[in-house]
Amino acid sequence: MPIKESQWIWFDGEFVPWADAKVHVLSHALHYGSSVFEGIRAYETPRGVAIFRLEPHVKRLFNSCKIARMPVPYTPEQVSEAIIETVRRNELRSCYIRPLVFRGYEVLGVDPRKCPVHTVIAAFEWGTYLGSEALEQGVDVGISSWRRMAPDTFPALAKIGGHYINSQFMVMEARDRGFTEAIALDIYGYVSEGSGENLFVIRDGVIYTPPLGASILGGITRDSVITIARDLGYEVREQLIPREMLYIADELFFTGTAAEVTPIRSVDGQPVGEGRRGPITARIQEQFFGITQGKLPDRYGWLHYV
Ligand code: PPE
Repeated sequence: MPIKESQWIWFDGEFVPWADAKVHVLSHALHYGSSVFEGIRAYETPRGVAIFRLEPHVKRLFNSCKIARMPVPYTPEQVSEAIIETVRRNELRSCYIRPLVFRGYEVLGVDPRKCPVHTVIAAFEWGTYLGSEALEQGVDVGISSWRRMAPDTFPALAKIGGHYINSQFMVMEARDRGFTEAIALDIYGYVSEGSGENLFVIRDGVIYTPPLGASILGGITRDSVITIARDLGYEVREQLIPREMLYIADELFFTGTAAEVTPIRSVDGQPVGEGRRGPITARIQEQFFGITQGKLPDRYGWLHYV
């Protein structure tokens, strides 16, 4: 998905022009994946631009840094304020915000702790993640031959740059096979998640999603959808999901900040339900986009107006 350049990037407390936001080639993160990031969306609403669930995103950023043992030289309040200011400064409306904390250049060697910690925040216009028709038509996915990380290898709950090597293998393989996205199993063979999305399965009116222990990222969209679905009266079960449940599901959809709520219309070439967006997915999308775009009341206090 191409980035539409904006003007300013917040870099260690100062705004620098987009083209000048540079790092040294010996930065630790470049060699060893030692970075932590977030993806946040802001939406245009009738009352102005609103950042969706700013607080939990900033909290997850700090939690990821804590797991990665990367002390952030700012408070969560300072980072939140910098995120808001980055959207304002760039005069953005609907946009994607990418805060990134990474280990810079000082020494070479695997132990990151001697390297300085840098913090950047970029914000830019970004379209629909899985293609412009995906939200209505749904996407075709394949089960990856790559597994998600075993729980004692990488900390899946932390959004660490290096983890996305696994995601890259997943999505490259999926696209080489003609799919839009992949779903990976965890090390035990249970359904985990997409390369950059959580997964929901609907069968006989019940909504299922893998638990945090299935090597997933604890998605904020996942949490939002669970809240919305329960409020709509659906039973939502966080439980282990065997692969074959995907083939007999009535509906499947992905959630993520970038992917939002994207229906899945086929898995491994098998149609999901009727092979198009299902009715429960559509109802959840209606609520999700209604709230994010300010067309429905912000009943959970999820919008932070810029
Ligand atoms: N799992 C993974 C592996 C993941 O990367 C994301 C977000 C999610 C689940 C959903 O989390 P949340 O956004 O909090 O609902 N992926 C981010 C990065 C995508 C990218 O290509 O870059 C995102 O959606 O912003």
